[in-house]
Amino acid sequence: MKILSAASTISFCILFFSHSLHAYKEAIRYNELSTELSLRGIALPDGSGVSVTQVEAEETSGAGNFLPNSQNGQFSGKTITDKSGGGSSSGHATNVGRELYGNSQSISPGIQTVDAYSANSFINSAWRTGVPPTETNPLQNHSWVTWLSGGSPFSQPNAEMTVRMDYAAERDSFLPIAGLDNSDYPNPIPVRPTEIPPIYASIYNGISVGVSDSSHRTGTTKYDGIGRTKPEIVAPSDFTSFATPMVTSAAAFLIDAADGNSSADDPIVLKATLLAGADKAISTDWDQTTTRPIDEVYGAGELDIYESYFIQRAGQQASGSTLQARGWNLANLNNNGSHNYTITVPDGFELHDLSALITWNREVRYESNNWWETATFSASLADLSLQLSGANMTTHISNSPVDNIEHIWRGSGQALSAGSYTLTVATNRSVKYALAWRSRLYQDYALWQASSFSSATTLDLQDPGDDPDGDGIANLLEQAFGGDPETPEANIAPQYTIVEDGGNSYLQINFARPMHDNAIEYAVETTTDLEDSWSDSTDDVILFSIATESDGMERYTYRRTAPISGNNQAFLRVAVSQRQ
Ligand SMILES: [Ca+2]
Ligand SMILES: [Ca+2]
Ligand SMILES: [Ca+2]
Repeated sequence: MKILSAASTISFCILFFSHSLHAYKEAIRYNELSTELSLRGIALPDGSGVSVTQVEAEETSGAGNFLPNSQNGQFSGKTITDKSGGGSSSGHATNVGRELYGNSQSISPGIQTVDAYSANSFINSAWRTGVPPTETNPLQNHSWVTWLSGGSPFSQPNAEMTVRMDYAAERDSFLPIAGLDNSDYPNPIPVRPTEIPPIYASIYNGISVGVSDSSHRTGTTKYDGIGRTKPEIVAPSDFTSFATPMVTSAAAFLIDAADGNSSADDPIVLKATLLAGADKAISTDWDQTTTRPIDEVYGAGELDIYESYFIQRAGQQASGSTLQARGWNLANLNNNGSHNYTITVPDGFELHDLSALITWNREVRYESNNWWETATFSASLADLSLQLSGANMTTHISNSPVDNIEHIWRGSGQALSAGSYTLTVATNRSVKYALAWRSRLYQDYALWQASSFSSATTLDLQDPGDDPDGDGIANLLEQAFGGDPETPEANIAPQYTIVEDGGNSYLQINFARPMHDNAIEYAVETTTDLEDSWSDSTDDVILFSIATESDGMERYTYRRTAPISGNNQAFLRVAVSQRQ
């Protein structure tokens, strides 16, 4: 058997970054998460303690240049080990490293230990024909692609590599993350077909990555389990080479956030958490069918570290329990077994954007490694399904015959109304699976109105500006601050405080608001002269903290940025409006 040199997925223009280096952090909602954790007084994870394996094609074939440049300022303080030996630095590997563990460029700058391999040495070791060596790192990044020779790209040599990767991933409990090919790579190259996922993007027990603008080669797998949909997720880069480490970096971020919880950082839980959190708004064309769990181009959607973080943080919730809005589980099922989870939507509410996803590894058995024959493996896959049912809906099933993912997405027009629902995971044989989900409890004014007034309040007193209980708080404000429109109450109004901080005094305003989505926008505004116009600019007033209270309420505190001095006067107010 002849092996082709591994081909890099990228063209030379990768050395130029024409777009803002940090723009992707906005797109994957890292900035929003960072701000919110700060407001809540929660430490921001950064991948600390996570070590990674980075496999790179040589930038110039035969030149040995596959290492991240250890002199790059993004890598100061890190230990990058040349595991293949004799390597020199590569611009491609350096740029992958910047996204994966760069000190300011990545979302996991706490990654300190990097094991770097050349792709050729990697696949010419036992990862191609023998028994793969033990992987001690929890994450492997593959920003390179190849197909093995042998005439057909659908041939057995490709399957020999994917089956070994899946075997090692399960045996050593790590998560391989691999890019698809870019669609604009100069062609034709006969062994690089346009439509099929390459090695290692065709693996089961990992994640394959495309780009958010869809300029990757999509298609279903053509060997070793035909018809599986790839990629599983996309990320906002011009090239799959740099989208892939964004996902690996996000996985490191979640491992750090798991804080030693060995179920939360299990590879299939990480995969489910990343995919269930992914953003469908990346395309209006995103769709799925009963037998195709994810979109043909965008997979589960675009990486969304905000949702994935809060899925993990909501915690493990066992089968049989009533689920919170977000969460995950890792569980075992027996032959022909099933697990039920209850989703309860309270009266007066709807549940929006439910994304529930299960994944499980394919099982790979090591058959032989006698010295006179090649090591052989046999693989098999359990067939699971995921179903959502309830009295108020047509049963929604995800049951692919080939994929090791099932997914239910209830987007626009598919909200769940008040009632009880059952999420069912079923299998044909014993399996360990991970489930992750997210959703949003929703109550706009119409839903609130329908559930907040008794017959004692006539319809003409139920408008947003009315005040039927005469407490000076209009109905819309009652909804905004969690009040009862039929009970006079004063303590729900925003409260003012003056606080000392760093030798200065500041004027603050705080109020409680419901944790659910109430379709209300809050703007805190300030002025020093009631005759001036009010300002909600962050130059003048900032959100200072968010604190959880009882009964599903949270207290938001805003502060004027300018300290109090002399006899100055200043005013703060909360403006409330219905979201359009
Ligand atoms: Ca299935
Ligand atoms: Ca009132
Ligand atoms: Ca009231």
